[in-house]
Amino acid sequence: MRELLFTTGSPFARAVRILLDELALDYDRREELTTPSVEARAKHSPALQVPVLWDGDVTLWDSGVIAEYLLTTYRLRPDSTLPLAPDPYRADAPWHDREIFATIQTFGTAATLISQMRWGGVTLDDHDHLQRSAKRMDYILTWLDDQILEDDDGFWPGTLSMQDIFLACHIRFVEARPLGIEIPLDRYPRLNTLLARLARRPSFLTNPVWWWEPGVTGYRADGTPIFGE
Ligand SMILES: N[C@@H](CCC(=O)N[C@@H](CS)C(=O)NCC(=O)O)C(=O)O
Repeated sequence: MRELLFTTGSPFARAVRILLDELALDYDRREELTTPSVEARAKHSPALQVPVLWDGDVTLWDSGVIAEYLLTTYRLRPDSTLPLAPDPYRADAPWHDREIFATIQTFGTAATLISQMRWGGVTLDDHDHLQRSAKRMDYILTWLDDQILEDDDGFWPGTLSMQDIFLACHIRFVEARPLGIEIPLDRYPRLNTLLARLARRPSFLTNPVWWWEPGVTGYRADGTPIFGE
């Protein structure tokens, strides 16, 4: 039995859901709209975070660990014009690819920190560390744009890599929340092209990112948020 615990808006969990679909792996969705109490979450992970994956006897948390596990455990790659990468990291660039992935996850952590604080009433203008986190995001995107070597490629040329998937999920998360952060994608032309391409991919379309702010209690089938029902 395979199960995934996730919150609807989590960009980390969205990336794992997309990866599961790319690998054509079925799973039971344990979906929560908002984060439950510490005690409830601690039953599943000491990190108190989602996603958490159960796969037979294996229990894993942390989206990066889950992604590595899925890509290395399940070797079959369904047919696609742009196939899923065979591994998490290229054999001839293992440290570079790990660096890219870690930096993408740092971007996601900065974004979710700003988001969590925003709903606690603290905005970018209120806090130096949040402003620093927003600047970190800009520096990271500038650096990541330079790591893609060809205009129409991703981080692993000729494939869809986990690096591509996670970065797209983190950027779309920022775009879909009223955080006071605009991402000027035209300043990162290769990332912009990559994201536009991924937005048309079936796994991204079946796992959409939706607008969320406090008070949203559900969604209509087309993604329109439902407030306070
Ligand atoms: N490093 C973790 C980060 C996951 C994360 O930040 N999850 C958020 C949702 S986007 C969460 O569960 N937040 C609740 C909390 O931090 O208590 C991962 O990659 O899985």
